[in-house]
Amino acid sequence: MAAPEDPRRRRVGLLYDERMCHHATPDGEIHPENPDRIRAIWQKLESEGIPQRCVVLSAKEAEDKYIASVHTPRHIKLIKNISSKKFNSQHLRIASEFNSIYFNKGSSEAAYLAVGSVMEVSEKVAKGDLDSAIAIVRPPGHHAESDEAMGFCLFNNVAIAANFLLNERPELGIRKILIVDWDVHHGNGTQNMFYKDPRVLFFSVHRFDFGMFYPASGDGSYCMIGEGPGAGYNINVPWEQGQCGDADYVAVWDHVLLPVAESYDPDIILISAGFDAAVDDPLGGCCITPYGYSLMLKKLTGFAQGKIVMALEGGYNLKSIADSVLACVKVLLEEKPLVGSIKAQPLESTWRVIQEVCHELKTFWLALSVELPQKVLVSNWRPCSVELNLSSSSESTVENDGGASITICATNFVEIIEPLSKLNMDEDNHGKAITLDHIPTDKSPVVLSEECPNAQALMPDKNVDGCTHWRSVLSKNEVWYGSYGSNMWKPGFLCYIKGGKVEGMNEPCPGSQDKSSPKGVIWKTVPHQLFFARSLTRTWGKGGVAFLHPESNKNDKAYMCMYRITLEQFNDVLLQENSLHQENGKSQGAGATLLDLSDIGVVAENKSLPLEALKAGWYSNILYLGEEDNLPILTMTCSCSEIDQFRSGELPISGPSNDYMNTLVRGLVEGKQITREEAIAYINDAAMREL
Ligand code: X5A
Ligand code: ZN
Repeated sequence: MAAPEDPRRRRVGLLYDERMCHHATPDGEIHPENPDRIRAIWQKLESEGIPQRCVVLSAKEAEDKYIASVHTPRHIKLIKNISSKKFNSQHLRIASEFNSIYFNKGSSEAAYLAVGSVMEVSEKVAKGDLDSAIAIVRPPGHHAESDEAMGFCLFNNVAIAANFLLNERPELGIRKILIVDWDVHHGNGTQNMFYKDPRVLFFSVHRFDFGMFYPASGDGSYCMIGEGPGAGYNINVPWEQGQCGDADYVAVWDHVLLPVAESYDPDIILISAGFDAAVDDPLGGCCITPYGYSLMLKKLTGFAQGKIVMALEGGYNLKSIADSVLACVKVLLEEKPLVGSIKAQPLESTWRVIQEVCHELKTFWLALSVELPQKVLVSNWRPCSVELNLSSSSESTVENDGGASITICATNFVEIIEPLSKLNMDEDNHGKAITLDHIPTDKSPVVLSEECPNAQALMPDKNVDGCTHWRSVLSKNEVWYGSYGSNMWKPGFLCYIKGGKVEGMNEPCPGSQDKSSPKGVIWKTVPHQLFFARSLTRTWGKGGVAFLHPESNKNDKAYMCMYRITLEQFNDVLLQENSLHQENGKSQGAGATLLDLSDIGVVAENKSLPLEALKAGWYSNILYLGEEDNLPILTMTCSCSEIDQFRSGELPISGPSNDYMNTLVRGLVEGKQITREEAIAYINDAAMREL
């Protein structure tokens, strides 16, 4: 019997057609843009069982009249005829007249199929028959100019599809299209086709290398912002060099693309999805990981009601492109949360490029007029861009997977946020005062504690040669730990920091390695359901303990007492919560690290982070509840799958014991949140409500 359709299940179109493999070099010479590219992608998806979960479509050839919306009759005629017999002997000669182009007898059909495929899926997504789609096509399209094939591209697939929606399908209501071109090369063809057209916002991020990188013209410069009514609707982010990776792209997304997309409010997003900026690509020299691509895509799903069409462009490492496409399809299928981490800081040149782009475009897009340096500093509490890939043993070794260059050390931090490298920090006064040192100054001393309480996160540990021991890193970062159970009672919570036990506890706690008191305490309410589950704990004896439903719901309200502590302390609280509560006694060795800085970026991104190392524990799921003073608010609760188990009775639900209840009431009353009566009613209500 078929399972009932999950209404949240996405309908994702997946288009692949073997006929597009017939386009190949005429004499079988090796070429990076070869049929194995799309075969490798398709095989990967098949081996992962992806097609069964998608709406699989095959290609249709595009009609000339649609292609004519961007290409000249002469160009259409040429591509139509390249594969006919009379042209056969001339393939090589014709191709040699173009820039980076080859033809064989399958080329013409493949070119028509590639266009038709992108049109087909775009129409279906625009209509709503599909939520999103990906077309695994070749030849690619974004270099193709109106009268010229170039850069392995014959017809401009994405541009034709965009024009088709705008001009031929007005009834579908697509009036504004955002084209995101993340191929490592500049999408010169697409840019030119919509240069004066505000209905298409063309955004391309690419290697530029000051005009030296293919297609090596000035077209990819950030100065190219569009013309006439299209002014402001062309955005180029030109990298100065290779080596760009996840952190650089995410920075551009956060500081340029997303603010603009928010304001532009497109009706659909077409992605010129080349994967030649992927790690290990032989042409690109950049290092986006599959996780990076999935983040970039995920960040776009919030726009255009999720109407996203991805069309393959470049990408020449078979494994990299297959893995990257797979990661993207999984995002479209919404199977996640995303799991991964960003392993570097943006390059120093990345901030410069972002600044140039914003400066160029800020009169068109208000959101780009925000002064960057401060934005960068403030947003840098997100250690997702601070590589300290600490493994879950307490080692300080730093892994560099992919070999793409990143050594995560002091020097990196310093060169990234240059102004900070000139600042000296008062180490005994974490983040309180940072003063200029030895700089002849007309400026007043800079105090960063308000604006950037996490400035210390950017400071390397001087003691350890380059790389930092995890405790010392975590100890320099603060978070708000939000408690909603017995930890709302401060003396109870302090046992997790200082060690020992208080009234009502059966067993003493070891405390955190760092026994210093919380730096602040504040209360808040959060839109999550409080409930009581499990039936016995070592600490509290018989009875259920508090959990927060991991999903938020605006109709719920739970009190939360937040303690400002270091990440190291949060880590140790997490350990104690999880091992002391386990009946099976399988406790984590004291002193283990469960978190690294990049996890905080991930949890901020996804709102929750199930920790594999704790999956046997009761509080294995970290929730991100927003920010306070630029610090993340984190709490811990059960996983979503445990919610189902509580509901089904597979795991026990039971109300709090008197001792436990008293502790919560004391927390709420002594924290001056509500009266004793109200507190009792609040707990009873939480204990009675259905999950
Ligand atoms: C689609 C694409 C690259 C052309 C490079 C020519 N083209 N050297 O990635
Ligand atoms: Zn490319």
